Amino acid sequence: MSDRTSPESDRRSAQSSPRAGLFVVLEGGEGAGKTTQLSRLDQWLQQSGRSVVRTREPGGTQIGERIRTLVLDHGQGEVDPRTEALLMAAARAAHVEQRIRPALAQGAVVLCDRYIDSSLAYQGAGRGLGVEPVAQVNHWATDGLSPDLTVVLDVIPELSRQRRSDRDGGSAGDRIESAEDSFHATLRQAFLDRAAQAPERYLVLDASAPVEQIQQLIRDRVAAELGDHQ
Ligand code: T5A
Repeated sequence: MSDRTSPESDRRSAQSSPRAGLFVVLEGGEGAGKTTQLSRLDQWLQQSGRSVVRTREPGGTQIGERIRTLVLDHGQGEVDPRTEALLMAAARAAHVEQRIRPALAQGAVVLCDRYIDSSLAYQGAGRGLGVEPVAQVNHWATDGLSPDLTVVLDVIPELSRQRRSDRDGGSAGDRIESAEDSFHATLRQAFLDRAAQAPERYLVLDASAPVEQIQQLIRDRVAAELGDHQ
């Protein structure tokens, strides 16, 4: 095997690539409030004159959005866990290559709704594929690109179910959302475990707090990160 294909060389190449911007990811269970918080953060950053690219996973590119439809919609039939993990990673590879790296190289703040930790939680822990193999596939797919900051909105399964039900008018939601509370409890623990492994790169917030209170804590941390990058 050539050195170029080893995880160590992937890590070196990712670290040496130009990166003038800031990569911020929001993670958490369904209905945690990621979209709500990202929208406010986006507005605030733009008002302060920052260049912002707001995006989501799966999605963010033409092919990624097609994969999103394929994997999330009802009516496609069951998707087995490995196929699901590979489709998420494929969408992510396109996203990093076509959208995230170019934006970071131009100095933008990239705000992303979900990233690798969602695959580790949903496919690795939730679907039982194991966190390590899913991490390896995603490391390769992204050439080792890690967020500067990951905000985990920590939501208990009962609140997650309540918010989804309120939003969807009591419907079951998309195929993945309709899984039961124990699955969501597993996801929650997986997000918390990831954060505990690298606390300096994570901000864990209680998703049941008022929207504006959560937003202020996120802004404080992002402002500090931007200060570090100036
Ligand atoms: N997936 C994704 C994988 O399995 N593997 C992967 O690798 C990736 C990337 C994505 C699905 O794909 C899976 C995970 C997901 O199942 P999605 O539709 O993007 O699907 O799902 P979510 O990301 O979970 O989006 P949601 O819309 O469900 O949740 P959000 O964005 O976290 O929540 P938001 O902001 O829409 O808020 C939900 C409701 O709660 C209210 C809001 O007003 C809204 O009604 N709310 C609050 N209410 C009170 N207090 C607060 N603090 C509130 N914050 C929000």
